[in-house]
Amino acid sequence: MVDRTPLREADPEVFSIIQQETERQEYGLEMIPSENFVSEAILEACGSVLTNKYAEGLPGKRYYGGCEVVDKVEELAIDRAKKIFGAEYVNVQVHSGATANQAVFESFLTPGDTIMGLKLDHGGHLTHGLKVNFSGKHFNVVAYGVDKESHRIDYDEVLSLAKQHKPKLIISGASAYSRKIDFKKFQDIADEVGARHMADIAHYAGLVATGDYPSPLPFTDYVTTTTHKTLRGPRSGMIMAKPEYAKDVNRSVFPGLQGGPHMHTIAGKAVAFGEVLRPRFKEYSKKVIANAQAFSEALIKEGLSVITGGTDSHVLLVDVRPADITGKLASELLDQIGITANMNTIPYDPEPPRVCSGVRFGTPALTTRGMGVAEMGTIASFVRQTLEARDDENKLESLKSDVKELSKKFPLYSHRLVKE
Ligand code: DSN
Repeated sequence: MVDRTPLREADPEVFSIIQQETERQEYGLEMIPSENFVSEAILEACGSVLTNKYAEGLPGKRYYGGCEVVDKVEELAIDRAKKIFGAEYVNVQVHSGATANQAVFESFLTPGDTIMGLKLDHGGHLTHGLKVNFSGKHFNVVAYGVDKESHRIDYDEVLSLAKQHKPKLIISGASAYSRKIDFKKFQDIADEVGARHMADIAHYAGLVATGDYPSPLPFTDYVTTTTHKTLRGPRSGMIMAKPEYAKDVNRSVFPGLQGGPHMHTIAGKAVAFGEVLRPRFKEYSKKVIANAQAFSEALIKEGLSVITGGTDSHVLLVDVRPADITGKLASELLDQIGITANMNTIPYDPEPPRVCSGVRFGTPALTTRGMGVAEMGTIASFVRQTLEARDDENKLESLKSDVKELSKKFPLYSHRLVKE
């Protein structure tokens, strides 16, 4: 429990907002699959004096003086990332996953070129070709989907579209796809049609690091990721690629898209990668998947339907129509009792995206705070009861206190809360 802090003294308003968010994270159940909780060590690195330093350029080749110390932390982050993923080339300067993808595009595509990516409403990502995103605005997008029955990626369709449209880039990876992606197959298709392949592993990176999810390295042209999802680092991005693309990707990041890298965040990434390299992270990764599978089975027992019938990863997509409710209302009710998930389209969704029929859940954050298979069963029951209690405010209130009680058994950042 904290009492006096420099921030509390200097700016009580901001301090209070951060306290409110700390409480929300402490006393709620965080089930957004792209979120996680970083360690105190990472928070310390990200809040360090490294935020003060400009370091445009690369280690040893900077445009500013005084970079000899921050060079060391960037080199450390790069070396650790190479070791984790078996990568030959890494850029740790990109500020986010979206910028990582944009940097790859900018490194060899020109506006009007054809690219292929998974449809957003089938589990893809904004930067994989959505019309209102830079990827959809500047490029000719040919989107592939999942099979209507199995809801799995239809590799035959990918190949046939690739042969027909001759894209320059094929993107694999997803933000709401729970099953294993065959990255090798994507690379083979790209090679067959003379395209390059970019695997966006933002969601799966932590599981790829431990070998619990297929790795696209070393055979994939470009691999991009965020560092804050299953990888459990600070909010940021990273690019890996075949060494022959290194120069163009580096130039695309700086000076192409960014100025000074955020050295405090790079320090946080180095710390996170150090954590990933320790044996405990392997246990964590296995638990994340075991929890997602247990949660999926428990939800099915509670009468809900899970797209593809389960998951191979940290994420699951639930079709809430058996509970006679929309994804929008379901996620709002869950939010009301302290379970944070997000509404999500399901493949071939009959509802429009702002209403949709699905809710996307994930287990990385709850696993970090120590929850296991038993808690997944309890939470699945909370979910079913919440959807049933949609018109019963008293029941919803009681579920909210059940959520708080469960959360309290798994302390997270409680030492950061002010004394009452
Ligand atoms: N917005 C992220 C997610 O929630 O999956 C992807 O970048």
